[in-house]
Amino acid sequence: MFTQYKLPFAHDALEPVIDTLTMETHHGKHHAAYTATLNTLAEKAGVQTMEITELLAGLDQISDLTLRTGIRNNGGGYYNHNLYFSTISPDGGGEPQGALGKKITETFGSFENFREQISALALTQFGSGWAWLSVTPSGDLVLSNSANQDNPISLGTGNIPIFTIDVWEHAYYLKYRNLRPSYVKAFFDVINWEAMEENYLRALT
Ligand code: MN3
Repeated sequence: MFTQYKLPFAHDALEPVIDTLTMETHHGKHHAAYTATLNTLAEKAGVQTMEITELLAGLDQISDLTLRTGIRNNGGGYYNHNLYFSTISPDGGGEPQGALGKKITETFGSFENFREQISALALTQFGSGWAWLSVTPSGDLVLSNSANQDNPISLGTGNIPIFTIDVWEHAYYLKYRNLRPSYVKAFFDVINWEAMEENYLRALT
């Protein structure tokens, strides 16, 4: 049984960066639907007791191609949104501190460079998809983007995602319409750097 991440804040708590109706629809409908469909398909495929990361890393072990595609999309949707919603907060924003802040500066030269590079990946992802910050097996930080509900795990990179920006239109269209750049820029005001640092430290162990 895969359990949807529960928001520790109200749907209107991220206003004005992310509007109430978007949060209600995105978490309450889209993410809920990915989770429910994943549970149905995982049961059918007999993989319901696996960890989601193992499941996404080993999709080719599901022999039925319809189930494999369904689990790739809905399992990705489940995992990606759990990460997305757990690294945003009404108390977010500012710049990363501690071990993560140090590593970001070391890797990208400055926080501003990091911000520019991940924003560029979010903006150049054609159509629906995601921008990622991940930790490599040797403990380095790496940026990427991906289409649909694919992620660095299902794509077989061996990297562990610690942060993501959802650039599906359902994540921003009600408020920002066609202006994805405005959404991505504002998104930095709700990033939960402490949660991201916890993900970073966990990925290193
Ligand atoms: Mn989404």
